[in-house]
Amino acid sequence: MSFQEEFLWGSASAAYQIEGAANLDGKGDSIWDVYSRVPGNTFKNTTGEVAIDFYHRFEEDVALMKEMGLQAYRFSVSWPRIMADGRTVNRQGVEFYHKVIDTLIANGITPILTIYHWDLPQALQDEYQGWESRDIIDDFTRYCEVLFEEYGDKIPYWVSLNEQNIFTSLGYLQAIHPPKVSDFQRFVNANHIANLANASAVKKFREMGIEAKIGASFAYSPAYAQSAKPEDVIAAEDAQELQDLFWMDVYAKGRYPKIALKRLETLNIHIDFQPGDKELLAAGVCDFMGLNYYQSATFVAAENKQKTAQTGNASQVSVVSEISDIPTDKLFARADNEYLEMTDWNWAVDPNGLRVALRRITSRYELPILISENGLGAFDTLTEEGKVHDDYRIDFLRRHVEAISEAIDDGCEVIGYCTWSCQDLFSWLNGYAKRYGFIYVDRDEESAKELKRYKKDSFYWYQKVIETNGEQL
Ligand code: BGP
Repeated sequence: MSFQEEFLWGSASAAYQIEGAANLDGKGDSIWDVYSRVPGNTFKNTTGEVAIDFYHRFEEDVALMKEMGLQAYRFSVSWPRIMADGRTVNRQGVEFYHKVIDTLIANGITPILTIYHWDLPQALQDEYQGWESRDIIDDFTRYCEVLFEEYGDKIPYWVSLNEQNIFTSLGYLQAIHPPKVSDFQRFVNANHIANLANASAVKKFREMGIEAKIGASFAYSPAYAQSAKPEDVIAAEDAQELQDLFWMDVYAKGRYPKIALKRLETLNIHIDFQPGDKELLAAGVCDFMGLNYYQSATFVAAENKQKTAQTGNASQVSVVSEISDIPTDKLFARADNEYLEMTDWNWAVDPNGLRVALRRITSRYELPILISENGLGAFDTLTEEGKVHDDYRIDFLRRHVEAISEAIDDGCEVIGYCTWSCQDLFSWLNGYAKRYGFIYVDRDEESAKELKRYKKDSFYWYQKVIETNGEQL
């Protein structure tokens, strides 16, 4: 029996991907509102302007969550809904999240609040270039302070930054997220500032004596060496240092990993440490590690790079980065893993990788882990009878839940499991074609239609899993 009584069976979402109501009730533009309006930036120019209209339909959605038996719902707060200009509190925005949280609680669902899931107020991007300026540290901390004051006694688990590794690397290196920059040094600079902001938020949380837990969610694709060739093993170790520990060490230990720093130096990349930075990072250690797991990542030494290597979003139904020649290309290259199948979007399906991720976090940090995202993005078909037979999703999730159970037996402490996602939602670079939910939302890139909700087969499967606390998979 692996899952403890208090284990939380949940699901996750993010404000921009579900809410819609982009400019209602005093909400300001986020960088994603502005970015997705520019033709060519997103798949078929889709936006989150309407998304799945959670803003108006959250009661209906929470009722479905309750029916499914969901025990936790992770959602994010939109900073520009709380503060249109990034600083001035908008009471209507604050009240909206009070209503969502209260509705969840009234239905027996534990709210897990993500503070930042990528929708920075555009005003702060315009004023000082967002994450590239240290001015953001104070603004972000003030925003967090408002959330802690308002919701501090209602939320047991707080996620500070969602996937800092993704929003900095896609935004400042691969140029496929706002602000669409490709510059390794700027990426490292923005990331350092994000680390300081994250630490400052955690510090504020402690100072305010909030009786809850806080952690960041990290998109972790554990690194494998493609072969036992020692140079491939070193390449995978380098990838682990620079793509994983470079963030997780900061969250868990309050400092950068030593080898990663040295490797960056050899690439002539430097972190702009100012007086007080080290102390601030040390004061920002998290209570738990938030783990977003989708796939493992396989590497070879740069000189063994294969032309055929598949990476992330390689399908034609998404926006793909065309940037090449980044400094770390000298150290390692992504490679195929012949043992793994791929999803329709070329993501490696690897349940064991989740076990590896949980074990590596446990051995290095001994922290409890909240699995804050895991799921399968797939094409779904709505039948004429209003059914979605997503046995492929059930199979994917079942194998991942088994892997969690094995990891728990290995000694990992897992707080809960939030699948991505509960309802179908807007995918940043894949429009509405790539679906993740237990609940089908009838809309597509061309039209929001009526946004009608349908329960997929996986809805009933997860209901059983929750009911039996993971006994019946
Ligand atoms: C994570 C994000 C989510 C979500 C998910 C699926 O990186 O935190 O917001 O989008 O990935 O990604 P995608 O929609 O690209 O398939």
